[in-house]
Amino acid sequence: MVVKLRRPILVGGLGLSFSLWMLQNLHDSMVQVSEFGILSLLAIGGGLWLLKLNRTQDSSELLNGTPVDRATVEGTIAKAEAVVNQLAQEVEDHQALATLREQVTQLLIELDRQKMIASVTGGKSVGKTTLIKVLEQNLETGNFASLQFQETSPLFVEADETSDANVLAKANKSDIVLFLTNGDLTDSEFQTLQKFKAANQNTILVFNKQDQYLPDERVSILQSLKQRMSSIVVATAASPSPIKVRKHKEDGAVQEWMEQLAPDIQQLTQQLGEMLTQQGQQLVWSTTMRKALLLKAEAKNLLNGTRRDRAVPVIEQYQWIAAAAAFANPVPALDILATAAINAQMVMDLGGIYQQKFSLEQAQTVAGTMGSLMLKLGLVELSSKAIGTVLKSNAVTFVAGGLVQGVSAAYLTRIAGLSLVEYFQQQEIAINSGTALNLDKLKQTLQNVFQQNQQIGLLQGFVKQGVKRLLPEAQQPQLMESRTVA
Ligand SMILES: Nc1nc2c(ncn2[C@@H]2O[C@H](COP(=O)(O)OP(=O)(O)OP(=O)(O)O)[C@@H](O)[C@H]2O)c(=O)[nH]1
Ligand SMILES: [Mg+2]
Repeated sequence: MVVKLRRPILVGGLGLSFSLWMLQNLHDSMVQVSEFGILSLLAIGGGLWLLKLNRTQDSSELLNGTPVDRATVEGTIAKAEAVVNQLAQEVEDHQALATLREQVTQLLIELDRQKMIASVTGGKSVGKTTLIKVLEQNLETGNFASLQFQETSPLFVEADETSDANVLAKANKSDIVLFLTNGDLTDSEFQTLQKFKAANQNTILVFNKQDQYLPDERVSILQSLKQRMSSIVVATAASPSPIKVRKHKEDGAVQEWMEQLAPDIQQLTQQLGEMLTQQGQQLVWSTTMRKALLLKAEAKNLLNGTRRDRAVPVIEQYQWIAAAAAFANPVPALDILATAAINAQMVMDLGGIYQQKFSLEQAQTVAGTMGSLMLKLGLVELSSKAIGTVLKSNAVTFVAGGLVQGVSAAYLTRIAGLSLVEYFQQQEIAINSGTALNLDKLKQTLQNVFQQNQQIGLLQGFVKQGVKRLLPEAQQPQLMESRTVA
């Protein structure tokens, strides 16, 4: 718990004076518009750089479109199991452990699963039930004996998107998805198909009820579907409407009757047949892979949750240490913030919680790196100005010397701590995984966390807490009273 203070560091100007000027001038109205974060103001004032965060998703594990082999799936199951074991080690009696372990066992069994499942999905009344019925009548023999169809509830019917998300999640646990549409794709249909693709789900896009179109229309719709989607596209008529048949007799009379046509699902059965013979085993492995990744993510989430519960009190402890030091020490704000706020010991403690062991020397480097990043990004300058503004807007007529510094140091410690937590959370779960920091990622995380914590409401709450900590009791009533007025 060493609080290190160094000599002033020169701050590179970021040209944010205009933003800050706006901040000063708008602070009265800002108090009312709590949803309007300081950041939005900064953006207006030329701080747009802060918003240009390219969120690179870690997609390396999605295996988009690549076939998976058994070894890869087994490797992924092993990784999921390792995360579960780590959770067991850190929280012996975690209530989810039994279920997670059971799921790991299930996945290993699933690798050799013979029965395959196809989900039949799409919007309301597109013909899911009808198609399944026809398919089942046609597919009782041969290859298809191993294939089972399950209908999902219709997509796109309710306003709330959670039900669609549930349908998608369930469909992704099957080996094949038959996605039905009755014509050109709507936007939501297109989005959903993209999601299946992103999840590496084997999908056949089925243009059903093609009998409702004229022959040349059918061709052009099918063509346009094929152009938009890289997946397999087939046209079907699971239950064509009856057509009127007219017969001219020799005596000149005309006879008319309605004739029921046979279902047309030939393109689909052919595609399904090819898929099953060519990639049967593959399909099962892909599904198992998706499930293993889900399980791993779930276990990692639980692990991160428990770790975070332990990390936050640690951050709070260091944030008040930093606050007290900065409050008591009459050095320039920027200097003290950059040096005292990010304590190497905090880096070590947090690293310990996340199984990223640092030596003191490494932790000092991390702390120093974060400090200079925060300076370079202008976070130090922005925070102290913003905190000063909040203090004034609370009508604290007497701002005790060092108060802004103290609260700012606490605030920056918090940002640094939460950023580290966020950063560690994104790392692969492994014991003693390397301590080499990915600077770009750390920088991005700092910006994200700073952004999340810059909401006026949050900042005000924090300032209040800081003042309570730093000011002697006698001076506090004044603040509390004036706050009720404001
Ligand atoms: N013309 C025509 N009608 C069809 C075709 N396939 C299904 N239908 C009709 O479309 C209607 C809806 O069919 P369902 O199979 O119930 O559709 P669904 O997708 O299961 O409907 P929900 O489960 O309610 O979302 C029924 O009246 C079917 O007869 C087709 O290829 N052509
Ligand atoms: Mg149905």
